[in-house]
Amino acid sequence: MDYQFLKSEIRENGLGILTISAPKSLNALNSTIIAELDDFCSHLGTKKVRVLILTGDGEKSFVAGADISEMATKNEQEGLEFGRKGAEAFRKLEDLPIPTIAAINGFALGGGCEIAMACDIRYAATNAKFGQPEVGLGIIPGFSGTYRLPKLIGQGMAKELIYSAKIIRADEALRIGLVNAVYEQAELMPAAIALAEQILKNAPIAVSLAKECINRNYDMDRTEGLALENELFARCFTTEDQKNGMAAFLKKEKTTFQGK
Ligand code: CO8
Repeated sequence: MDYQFLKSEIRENGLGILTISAPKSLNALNSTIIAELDDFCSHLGTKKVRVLILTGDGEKSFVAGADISEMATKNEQEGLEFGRKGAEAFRKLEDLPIPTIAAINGFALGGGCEIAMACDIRYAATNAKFGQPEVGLGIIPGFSGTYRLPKLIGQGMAKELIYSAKIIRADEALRIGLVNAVYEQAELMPAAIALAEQILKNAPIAVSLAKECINRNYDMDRTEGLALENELFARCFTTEDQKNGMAAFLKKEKTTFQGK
């Protein structure tokens, strides 16, 4: 599928960079972008791409929300469909078996904040702004924000942001744990790439299993969660990476993991 609004780059070392590009609307998410994102996540070769960075085009906006001009005339049934398709695409992004880093280069409002939350790690530029402004438009967050935001920053803080529709700066987003780190705009992508490269040095299957454990633990109680960790921990011992990694350590050598 050729994409109208997504640009992707795949580097030799396994780093993928996906850019949402709809500059006229500050990269707002219309149904075509949602369909393209869904397709991208469904077909991403995660043997070739082992870490994905998601960003927005330009230096002003990451994603300024769902496309308001498209939503303005929707009825209940159409709202249901639009919300479902967005939530499904974001879930595919969240479930990718590789680490994902959102490089938030500007506005991350509404659906923009929600897509960032579907990524594993969030780095922001100093000019980034965050919020769930939906109630100011007569709707609620509809791309899984009421689910992910309280899990990430706690119920009280999430309710304050969602009820008030207030927009916060990157330093406040850092303080409340919505983002992991803040960088000057020019330093944002280099910092995201440096983190990706650090992750790429590690055993790919182990990284993927660690992600699976953390994500699936979301919906589990302690007994189930610890049993899952035990099962996936044991699975690591079926990999060549575990054998090579530990043998290299004992010989005081470095190893290059093969992802086998
Ligand atoms: N949708 C459509 N167009 C947008 C959007 C958007 N979300 N955001 C910006 N644009 C457009 C503007 O209309 C403008 O277009 P034009 O040049 O044709 O007039 C262009 O982008 C540039 O924007 P501004 O002139 O407004 O730029 P400013 O620098 O003055 O302001 C802001 C930037 C603060 C980001 C401002 O554009 C803004 O407030 N945008 C809307 C932010 C917002 O409310 N986002 C949340 C949308 S709702 C949502 O995301 C719900 C998700 C769940 C959906 C579930 C469906 C059921």
